[in-house]
Amino acid sequence: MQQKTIAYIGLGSNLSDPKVQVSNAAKEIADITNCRVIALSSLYLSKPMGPQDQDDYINAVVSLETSLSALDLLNALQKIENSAGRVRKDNRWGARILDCDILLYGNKNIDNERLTVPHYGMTVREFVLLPLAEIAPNLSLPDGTSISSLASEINCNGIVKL
Ligand code: ROI
Repeated sequence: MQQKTIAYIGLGSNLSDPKVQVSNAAKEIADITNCRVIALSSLYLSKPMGPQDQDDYINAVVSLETSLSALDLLNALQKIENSAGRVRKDNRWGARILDCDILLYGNKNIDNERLTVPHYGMTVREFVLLPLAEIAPNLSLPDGTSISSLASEINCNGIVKL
């Protein structure tokens, strides 16, 4: 049997009916071959990180168990982003239809040209830490840092749990 890994995926959208985008993405993740969704957080309404002349975001986190490698999981998530109509251009801090980011992949540290895990920004983003702590209150980063303690210390920036 293939080894199973628990992974956490951050979802975000602020274009084209963001609640629908995030809910559909969660359903599509449940349909990825060799993935079983464990939990989906509540949806959260968050202020944009980055330029403020864009709409608020809807964010959520999904946990899943998978026998896919991290790169195969990334490929499957990028297909979901692309089928939502996401255009890959140089807008790192701009509005987006759908982001599906691998936050954590088991206890692994991954650093290659396509993927950095743990996700580089997750420890300073309330829209990642709060939904993650909701579904995995006892989770830690590979270095042992507790997600719940990061979540309890972060500036919430007016985030609303829907
Ligand atoms: N801001 C919020 N609130 N939520 C996001 O998902 C998000 N994603 C992004 C940037 C542009 C950094 N800002 C965001 O990629």
